[in-house]
Amino acid sequence: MSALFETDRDIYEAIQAEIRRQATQLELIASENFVSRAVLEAMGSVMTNKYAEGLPAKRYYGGCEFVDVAESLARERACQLFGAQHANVQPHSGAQANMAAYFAFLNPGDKILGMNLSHGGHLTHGSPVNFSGRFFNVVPYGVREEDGHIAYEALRELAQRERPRMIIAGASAYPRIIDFEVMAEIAREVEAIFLVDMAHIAGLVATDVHPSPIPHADVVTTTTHKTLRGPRGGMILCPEIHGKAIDKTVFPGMQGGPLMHVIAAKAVALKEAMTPEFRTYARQIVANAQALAERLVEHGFELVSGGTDNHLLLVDLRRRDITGKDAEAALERAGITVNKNTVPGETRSPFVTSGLRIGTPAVTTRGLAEPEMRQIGDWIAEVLAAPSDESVTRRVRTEVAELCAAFPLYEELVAMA
Ligand code: DSN
Repeated sequence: MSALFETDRDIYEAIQAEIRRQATQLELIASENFVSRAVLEAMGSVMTNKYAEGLPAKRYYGGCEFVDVAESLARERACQLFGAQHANVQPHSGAQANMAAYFAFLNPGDKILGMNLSHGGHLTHGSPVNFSGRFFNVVPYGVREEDGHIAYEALRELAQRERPRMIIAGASAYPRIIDFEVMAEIAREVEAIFLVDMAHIAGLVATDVHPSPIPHADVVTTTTHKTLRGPRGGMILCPEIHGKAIDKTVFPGMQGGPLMHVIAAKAVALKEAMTPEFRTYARQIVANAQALAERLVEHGFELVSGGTDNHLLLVDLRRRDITGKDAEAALERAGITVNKNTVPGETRSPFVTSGLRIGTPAVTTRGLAEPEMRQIGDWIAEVLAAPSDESVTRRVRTEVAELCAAFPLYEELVAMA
């Protein structure tokens, strides 16, 4: 009998229901993934009990011998995997990684250039409702209207006019390769710090499926749970010269005790990401996104930038008679989980939107490949053509469940449910 079942039936049931949800639906949220049992095991370990402020061998508490092993391995593996000189694996999340990286280089009021949220940027890159928009003087850049690619030349002119202290590259809804080399060049021209937030593409960068920002950036932040397929958390990579400033800003600057169980799980995920299987996986993520993109285009959908080079695609629904919000809800009723998303030139609120963001990291982990992607494209088209037709929703939901059963997930956990 499970200890959790004995102690707290409510939480036990909620977890079992979540296992069933993950196992029986198609997870197409671009920022989500399914970790391995090894990562789960490390996260659910006694390392959660340990206070370990400081860094390996330089702690403010005794008894850190074994958590030091975990953190040292995580740091070494992060450096090895990404070819970085220095890694801090303590940020609790991507937002905290960004906060620490900003405060290592900036003072409140400094000017930063970040990608416009409605063009695919991220909240922490300068949204007015986020700490980044409140602490810093934000100048947004965006994508070209005609092709949805980052407007590098306009960015260069903007940087030369505004002379920011920092330029931030990275996005949460941008389907194309980001040219870090060009952005670094622009940053150097105006003597700005160049920060890359590679959270979405970290697994692709680790496997050379997307060009690496490491040779070009002053500092690189990431989450560990998206394409990298590790536990939920953050990480910062930088040249040795900035290592001390980054470490001091994470702790004591911003955080207290690091989450040692999560750091242990980060170490496991980083080890997994060094395997040939992970390389194959990363390539398949992109092949799957491209197969799905092609199918949706065949069905007449418009995609921002016309397609994808990475793990996600952004469907522009502006010429269709449905909002992002309603499309998300209709697909969810059919067992397909995606998220509504703003599109460049958005006129609707972020709660409604005119787009859908669709990503393939999680379904690829599950073993789905191009034929299944084409099938998913057909289902999305069918549901969005008749979003309130219950019979379509029901049929697609049944077919989705059959596909999921053919590609099982967390089988042993499901068996316990
Ligand atoms: N919420 C994440 C995403 O979905 O892209 C980014 O923080």
